[in-house]
Amino acid sequence: SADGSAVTLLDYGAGNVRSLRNAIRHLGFDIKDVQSPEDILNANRLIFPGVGAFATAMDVLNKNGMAEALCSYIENDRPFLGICLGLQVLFESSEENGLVNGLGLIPGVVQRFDSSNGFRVPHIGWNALQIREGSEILDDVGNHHVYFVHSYRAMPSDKNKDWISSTSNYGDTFIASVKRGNVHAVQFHPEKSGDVGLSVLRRFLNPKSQITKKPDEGKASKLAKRVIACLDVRTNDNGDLVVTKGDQYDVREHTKENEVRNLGKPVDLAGQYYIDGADEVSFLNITGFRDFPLGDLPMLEVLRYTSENVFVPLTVGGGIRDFTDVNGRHYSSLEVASEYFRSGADKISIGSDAVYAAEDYLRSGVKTGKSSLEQISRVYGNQAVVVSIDPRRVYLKDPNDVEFKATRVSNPGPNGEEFAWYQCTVNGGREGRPIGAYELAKAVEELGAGEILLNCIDCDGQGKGFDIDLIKLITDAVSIPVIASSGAGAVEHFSEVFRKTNASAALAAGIFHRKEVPIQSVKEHLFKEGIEVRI
Ligand code: 1PR
Repeated sequence: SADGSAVTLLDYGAGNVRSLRNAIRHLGFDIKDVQSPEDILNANRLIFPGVGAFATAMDVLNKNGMAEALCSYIENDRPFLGICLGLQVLFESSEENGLVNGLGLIPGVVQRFDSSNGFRVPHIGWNALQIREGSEILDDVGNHHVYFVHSYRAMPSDKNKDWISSTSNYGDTFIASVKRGNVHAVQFHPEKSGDVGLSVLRRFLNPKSQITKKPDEGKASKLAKRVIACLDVRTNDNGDLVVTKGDQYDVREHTKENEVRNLGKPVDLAGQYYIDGADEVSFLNITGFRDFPLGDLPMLEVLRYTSENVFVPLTVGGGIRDFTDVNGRHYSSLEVASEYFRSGADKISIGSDAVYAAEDYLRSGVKTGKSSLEQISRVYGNQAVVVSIDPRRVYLKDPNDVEFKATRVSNPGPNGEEFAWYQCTVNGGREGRPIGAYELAKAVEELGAGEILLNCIDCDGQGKGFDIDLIKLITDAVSIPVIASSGAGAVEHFSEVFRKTNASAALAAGIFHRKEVPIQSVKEHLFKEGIEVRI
């Protein structure tokens, strides 16, 4: 590595650390993993990425004597970089799992964002920093956005103000990074913040390196609306994993061969969208409901290769539920999700299984804790769990004709209907279920979902715009972020959905795969329209 010494990484195996490893390697450094407390004390330069729950992290650190080693390493002013939870554990304690003690190096208690002031929790996305003098590793960030994904944060106070090197605003002003001598920690994810984030890592890894400043200072001021590129993936009839795209969820060409639409190779396309400025990349394994994902190794390979060069958040969905394979071996949904996280996913998305979990919960009124949604969000934190809804519009003459929440529609139905409800489906739209998108969204929020991916079968692939009525119905129903999806066909569709609804992000597939509109053009349009976006 550049200065001969490897970087020591304290990875306690709680989430996607693969991307951080890839970022460190991308910057030309080798990695030495901590196996024992001595490895911490002997480290030249130590990075501690914290992912998952505070209590889990402290359990692991206390159990094997690492907490003590970490404290003395930091108290000796040795080069240290904590990331996300790796910042939070430096404080006295956190309220995340009841009151749990941290390392107690910085005064203050880590507390949950207050969603009562209209700010959706978790805080997911690209926000601006207010950087203080002498922050060093943040010297190239300027007014560029960096990526946050957390529900808890440390607050500035007189007792910890000397530690603070930057803050960020989300409802209130929270601590975005701390620094004292060689000891640094950041609440955001530098390994997921594109080039700006890589510059933070590079300055920590090699303080003497001369860095070409980013061409402009950036224009970030608050949490940006996210533009997400979505790749529907499945095997084609020759067994190759291809990026495909449905037309109202029908992915087959209307040719004699009726073959699966093939829009390119997943890893190449994802890499291209990262370069084009996508704020996140989502893979949807659309035949996951029948093929066993862990047997379906190519999907894990796609994630491993993609995470080598894509330094923005990766979400993967499709087939995340309990499985029993052909040999009768049972795999819990937690095992399936863990394999995806280990392969480089930052978030997983659950479709069909979340519908069943919501139906059970609405029927019994009891949270069993056994659903995939509850298990995965308990272990990895709800900010790592997205629920993907596949609703189809059902027009109504009278909203009281059904027991589900209906809404007035902007465009009347074929027989002049002025209302509709949105029926949830499973198995890629193949089967309608007795539950509405409104009821599902509220139920999964209570069961621990951190975000909603809101598709619309009617609009999928039509290129005529998002279903604004549906998106308003759902964004007004929950206080977690909602990703609008299905129907994008022009840059105006993106500004329309952000102007008319409280969607936190807009996801599109066909418009990008068909090379009709580059991602950069969408962002320039949003910027011109005065909508906060990461340029
Ligand atoms: O049920 O947990 O196995 O998850 C299956 C996942 O795969 C779900 O997220 C479901 O939405 C998705 N899925 C299943 N079948 C299809 C299909 O198209 N036959 N994709 C499918 C649904 C999603 C994307 C995107 C927008 C953008 N389409 O294409 O969300 O529709 O499309 P556009 O911008 O081109 O209009 P599980």
